[in-house]
Amino acid sequence: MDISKLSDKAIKLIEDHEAFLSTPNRPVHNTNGIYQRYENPILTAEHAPITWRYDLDEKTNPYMMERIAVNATLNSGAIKFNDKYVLVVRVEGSDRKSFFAVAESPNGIDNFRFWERPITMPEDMVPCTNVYDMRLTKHEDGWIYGIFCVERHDDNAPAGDLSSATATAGIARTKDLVNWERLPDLKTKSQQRNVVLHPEFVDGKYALYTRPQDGFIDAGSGGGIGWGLVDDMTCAEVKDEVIIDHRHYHTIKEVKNGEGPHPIKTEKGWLHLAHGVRGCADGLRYVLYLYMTSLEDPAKVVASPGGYFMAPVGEEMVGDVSNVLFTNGWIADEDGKVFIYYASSDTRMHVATSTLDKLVDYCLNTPQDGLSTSESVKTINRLIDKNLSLI
Ligand code: M1P
Repeated sequence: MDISKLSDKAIKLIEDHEAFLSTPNRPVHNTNGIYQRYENPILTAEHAPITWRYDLDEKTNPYMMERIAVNATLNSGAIKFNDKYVLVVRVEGSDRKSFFAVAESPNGIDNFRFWERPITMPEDMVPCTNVYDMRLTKHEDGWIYGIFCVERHDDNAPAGDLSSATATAGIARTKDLVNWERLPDLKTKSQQRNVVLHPEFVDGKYALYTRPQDGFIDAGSGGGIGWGLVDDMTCAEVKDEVIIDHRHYHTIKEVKNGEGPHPIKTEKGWLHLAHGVRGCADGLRYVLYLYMTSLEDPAKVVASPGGYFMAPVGEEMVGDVSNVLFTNGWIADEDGKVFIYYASSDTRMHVATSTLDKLVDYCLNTPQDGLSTSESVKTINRLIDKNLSLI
């Protein structure tokens, strides 16, 4: 990019932004031994390219003011692509519309830069108002699929109700993350969000994690994370859906849950990352949790550690929708290092790192939720007994 012909104000803007993008990210002191958080968010609204936000022509923008504002960078799908750590980011404008844009980093923890332009996602037969929260799956059929939430106004809402909406799973596929082929939206019995494609065929079919919900916000009678098989992604329909990871009273996933990115295959089973939601006086609290399913039957839960894996801390607690951690992307390197990409409070993106061995150990050795106070105390006492016998 030759910026020499631009005005001094525009050149300063670009140079300051470049310095900001180059800020190194350092690990912070970690106490639980399970994962490593980092000092800075990896993507914020300020990371959006200057060329998306400013008219760099001093004749038409003499004060060099921002013309198009970005509000947030959040819930991002992730994939290792051409040896780079690549996110398909949900970028939300100040007009509340989200769109997808690719950002890449050489090391997965800093120096994330957006590609030149946002993704131009083709429309489905029925155009929508908003798209967000893409899950990326490099499927064994050779395509990279993106499944995302498609939001439309609910035309059955009473006249004057301009808030009611419907949620459907949009599907698109690509080979290069630039050109996307839009496939028809998923057909299911209920509304859907947090739909994720399993990376392998199961019994010769495509397999989807689902999240049936009664309304746009309420999971309601949808009992948790579901599973359904699909013959053909070019006309995908889930006819039979079973719940594989149930919600429970007085747990971290009492109100809602949803699959994060697609699970990672390990020797001991499929490793899953998900979000759980509970209610409190302050509204909803979103945390992250892990579980595992069987290699022979990816719909059969084999490990269900109790409680949350990650919850918002510090700055993560506050944002557009406070008290929220949400994830729909992670990358496992060949050496077993895992990069967990998560958004805090619907505002910014972060990374935490761990290893497959640690995450599997966490799943297999963290006690399950006993679903009552007395069971929790018994569980702690068993650990104390064991430790006292060693001392
Ligand atoms: O605001 C928190 C999250 O709310 C929704 O989550 P869920 O799908 O579980 O209902 C989504 O709108 C998500 O994008 C958002 O981060």
